[in-house]
Amino acid sequence: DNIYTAVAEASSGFAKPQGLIYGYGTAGFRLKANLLASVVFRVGLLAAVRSKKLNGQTIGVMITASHNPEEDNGVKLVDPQGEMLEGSWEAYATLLANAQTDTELVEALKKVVATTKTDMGIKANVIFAKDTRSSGPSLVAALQAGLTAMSSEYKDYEILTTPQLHYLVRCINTAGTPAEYGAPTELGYYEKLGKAFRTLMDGKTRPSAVFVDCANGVGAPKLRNLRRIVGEDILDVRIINDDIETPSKLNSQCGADFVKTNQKLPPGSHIAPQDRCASLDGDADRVVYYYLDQDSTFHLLDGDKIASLAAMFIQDLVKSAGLEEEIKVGVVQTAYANGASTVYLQKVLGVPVTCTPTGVKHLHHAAQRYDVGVYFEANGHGTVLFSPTSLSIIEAAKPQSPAQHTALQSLRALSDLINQTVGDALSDLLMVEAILAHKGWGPKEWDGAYTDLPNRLVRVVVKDRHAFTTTDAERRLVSPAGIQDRVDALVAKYKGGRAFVRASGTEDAVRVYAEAGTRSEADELACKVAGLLS
Ligand code: NG1
Ligand code: ZN
Repeated sequence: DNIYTAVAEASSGFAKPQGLIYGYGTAGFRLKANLLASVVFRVGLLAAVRSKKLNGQTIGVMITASHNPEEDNGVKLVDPQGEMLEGSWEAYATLLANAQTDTELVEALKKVVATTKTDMGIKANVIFAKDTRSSGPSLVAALQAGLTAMSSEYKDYEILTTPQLHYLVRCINTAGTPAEYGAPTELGYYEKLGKAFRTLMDGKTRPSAVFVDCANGVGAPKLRNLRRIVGEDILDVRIINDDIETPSKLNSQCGADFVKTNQKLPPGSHIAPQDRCASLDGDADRVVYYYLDQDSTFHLLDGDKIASLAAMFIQDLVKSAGLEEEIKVGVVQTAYANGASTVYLQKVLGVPVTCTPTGVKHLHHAAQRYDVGVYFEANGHGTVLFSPTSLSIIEAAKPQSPAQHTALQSLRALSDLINQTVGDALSDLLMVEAILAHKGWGPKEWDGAYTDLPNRLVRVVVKDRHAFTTTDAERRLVSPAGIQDRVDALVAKYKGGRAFVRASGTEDAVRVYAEAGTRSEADELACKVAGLLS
């Protein structure tokens, strides 16, 4: 009961704004930073309860708004193995966030504790970090106040990328067990990736420079650290858009979301045809590649291209290692995956493809059902998961030839190089660099696997986006009644056409995606479908 008194007292310093309704969505809570203090305080309370419920295992809290503008911020919870918060707890986060008064908050907290049958006597352990946003420090203060009210132990890791925090949570919770994931420090993260990358690059000459746009965010200092630990003798990274001192520059006219949405270079890029370029987002969990061809035409190598490259390479390694009967590679995509990538994966590579609703937690869970599950959103967020069984098969395999030996060694190194907890731009970047080095490919050869179907994504503001509900992994509308039939009728008029409508989970809008045989047809189809909505 002392705890509840402490919570009520502390909460009075972080009053909930009147009239706002918060929701824990696919990206946690995310909105204008000046509306978030009460939410972050309460996330501190929930993190402590979650840790107690899980016997004092360490829970992570990340303060970031990823690719969104500098005025925004957000907060999300990380579960013990470095995964996203378990789905059923999202409702508790929402419940706490929306309690209006201190008394209502204590009631809500008691309800969560009772519903989850949490033993409040257990000591809670929480770690947290933030991105480079100027609102970060004051939100951290709110978080600390919540944790202190709950008498939780905590550790502040200060500025990190989102995937680094996920890594640390897993390291801490697996320390001293056979599943130990790595040293629970930022340096340990770089050393793990660096060692794996060096193994993969054994005998390869240093690839040409890769130009990395860091969105003027946390990726810049962290990529610099990574470059130092990996070693510039095998990794030539040229960092651009690394100004984290000017807040307004974050994600502005640069970064993965800008490049993917606008399908063009960040202004101010000075690159030559065939240079490999990549853009990270504001918390470095997304990466997309791109290049200019001889005519200076821009070509995007998005999450679908990365997934295809990874699936192709891993499938080849599994074959070379003589393990193709035991280890099956699969790919998970969302409805936003380019149709040409799906055809390539299924027909050319012969790998199974699953389609899930948008949101990393859905992709992650589906990928866990494969021996090796490659998952990427088209926007560049993704990773590759090796199941515990396939890891032990790879570990135990006895090579019968030098080729098998090398393939097994590469598979082991890849499983260390690729962040197993969540999509990680730095880890994905090293993976792509290593694969291209193995194949001796430039961006053009990589791009040659398949040709993207022309596509168009539009954002439509509607009166009530919650009226738009879907089925079939978001590919068909259930409500409002009648719209799906009209979408179908439009799509039927375009050869190779495809379109769908869904409500955004992160913005107050509905998104329309369309593909067709030509650029102008894709634009026209998207525009006509959008016209059905208002
Ligand atoms: P919403 O706003 O639900 O479309 C966006 C991205 C997702 C995912 C989330 C979380 C698109 C079309 N949607 O979701 O892929 O990354 O943000 O950040 O890119
Ligand atoms: Zn992000």
